[in-house]
Amino acid sequence: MAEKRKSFDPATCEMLEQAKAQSVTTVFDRAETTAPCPIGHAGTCCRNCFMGPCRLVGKTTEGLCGATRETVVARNFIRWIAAGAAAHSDHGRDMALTLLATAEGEAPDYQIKDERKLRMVAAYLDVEAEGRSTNEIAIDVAKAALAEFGRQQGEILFVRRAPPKRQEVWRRLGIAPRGVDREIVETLHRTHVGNDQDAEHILTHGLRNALADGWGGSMLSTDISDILFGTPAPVAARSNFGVLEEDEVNIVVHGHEPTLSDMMVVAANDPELIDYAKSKGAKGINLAGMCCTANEILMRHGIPVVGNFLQQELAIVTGAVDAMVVDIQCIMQGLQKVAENYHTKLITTSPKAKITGAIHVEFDEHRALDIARLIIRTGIDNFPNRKQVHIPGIVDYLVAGFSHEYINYMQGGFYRQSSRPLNDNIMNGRVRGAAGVVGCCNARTSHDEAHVNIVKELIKNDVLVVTTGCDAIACAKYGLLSPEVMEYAGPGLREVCQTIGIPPVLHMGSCVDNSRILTVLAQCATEGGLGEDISDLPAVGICPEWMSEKAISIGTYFVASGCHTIFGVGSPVAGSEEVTRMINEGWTQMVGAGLEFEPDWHKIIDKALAYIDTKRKALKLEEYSPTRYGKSATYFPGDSFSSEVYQQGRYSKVGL
Ligand code: SF4
Ligand code: MSK
Repeated sequence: MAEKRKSFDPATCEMLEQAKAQSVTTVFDRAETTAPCPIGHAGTCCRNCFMGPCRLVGKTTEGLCGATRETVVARNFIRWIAAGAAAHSDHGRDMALTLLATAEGEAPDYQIKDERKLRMVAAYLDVEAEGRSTNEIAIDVAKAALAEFGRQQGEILFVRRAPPKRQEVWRRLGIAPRGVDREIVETLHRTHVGNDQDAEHILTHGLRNALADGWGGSMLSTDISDILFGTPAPVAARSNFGVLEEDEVNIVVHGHEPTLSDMMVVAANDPELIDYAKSKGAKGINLAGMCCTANEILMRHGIPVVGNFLQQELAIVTGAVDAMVVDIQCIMQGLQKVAENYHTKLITTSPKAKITGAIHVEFDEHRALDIARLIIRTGIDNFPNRKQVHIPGIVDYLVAGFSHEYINYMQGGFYRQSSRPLNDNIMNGRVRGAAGVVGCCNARTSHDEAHVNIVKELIKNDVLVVTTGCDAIACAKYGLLSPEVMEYAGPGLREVCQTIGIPPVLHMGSCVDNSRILTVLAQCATEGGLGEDISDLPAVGICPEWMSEKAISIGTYFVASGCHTIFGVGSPVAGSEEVTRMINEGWTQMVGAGLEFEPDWHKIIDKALAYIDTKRKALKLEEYSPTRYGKSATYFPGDSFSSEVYQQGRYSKVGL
């Protein structure tokens, strides 16, 4: 029972018991033995020079250099933005380099899978497409994308994808971003000792840096991934530990980039390798995903998802993972130590990410399929070394693959696609509003609990939810991405979703794909009837269980784009009331949306619904009525989504 408080997910709880029985330590145990540093947690520890670190607590209100709490908290905050933006954008740069190598014939295992998208992106990047071959266009698109990362002056070309009113806001405030590399460098420069020391001024650059991520590095990454690997369309799949197979070679891909994992899908279906697996006593090869690499190959191929961030070590504890193959981001160093207790081979593949003790097979897009085959063969060779296996019999079913292109397509077909039906139904109150619920899991809170309850309550209250990253995986594990979830949705939302043919919770991809949400918001704002800017929309961003620097960058670019955003867990700026005010009320005045931190997920729901209703009122829309189209839920505290009740209900599917 004690384990249940650590996670809302019964399968995770089962694996925690298993880890305990085998004396294996995981992040859940370390969360109990290692308390967060209260000074760093509140953002008031400065270590930007070696006169410090200066810990601004109690009566200490200034660092040695005289830096105030406001300055230190603001500097720390925008350094998080810079690191998050760097992670997304470096990922995006690799996608552009892969596209270039593909188009130049140097990466023969890849192809351009979505030529229509290539032409669309070419138009945004001012690349001439008329009368040119696909490869000629792709070479210029890749080069233009690479130039956008390093753009030194002016503004990135994708700024023009935002609603015109939003572009005006950015230009008026001087935060229309230049290239993401430049904005990141400037953040690091500004926050060096003895440089920018006005908290508001520091934070304003944070907005610009985050915009360079959302509308620059991340959006380019998503676009180029779609060009190379295909733009997602709905696909059915399975999730949770039960997707691991007792009698097959299980290979789990984990991290973020689709380049290697997409090739692993090809290699895992190679008849020669399947025969090789059989020769070792396995029935076949089972490729499955973890975290956002999972989301990438789930969205495009329906590859099953083992779990989200906090489940990575526990996947190895099943004893059934023959190889875990990791690329970049959100990969715990603790994996290797856990793997040493089992037969699992941990294989790092990125030139940017090695883990001491793990096998390193460096990925090179020029020989992609050969490397994928080699890795799969390593997993197969390891299959006979398995010892005791314990796989929880818990699987849930889901539908993923909702790119913004597909959402548009569902609302009018090939020739009449738009967001008109959605806008109309928000206007008439069938749909109360929309929420982007995204982001990580955090071992300081009960795993998945906030994700699942927030999403469920929002749809009960007729709010359409789009989701990405680890929130999407949490939703998948509780059936919230399955067609049956319609029974939880309020009647207005249900009616609209059934008519359009979409579920009320739409999985839009990995964390870099939050840029797809920006596109949806921009379309709703320009379609008509819901104002003229993203900040007019009855829409909120929510990041219930955040932990990564990327999450902070994402939240800040949502806000800078006009979408009010609420984070759970706790506040990294709690050490300064002034900075807390600046990023919420202050940014609301500047950019029409604020960023707030609210650890209580019940209150996040209240705040999100209240915000949506305020925006409806400002637009002079019909007042939302929960009984107008049937009987929608009105949220009241205590009506939480209980994992025990859920287990008795949906989880009765186990074994099907
Ligand atoms: Fe201390 Fe100032 Fe150095 Fe920060 S920059 S560590 S506040 S002296
Ligand atoms: S994997 S950044 S824990 S969403 Fe994208 Fe999950 Fe957050 Fe990593």
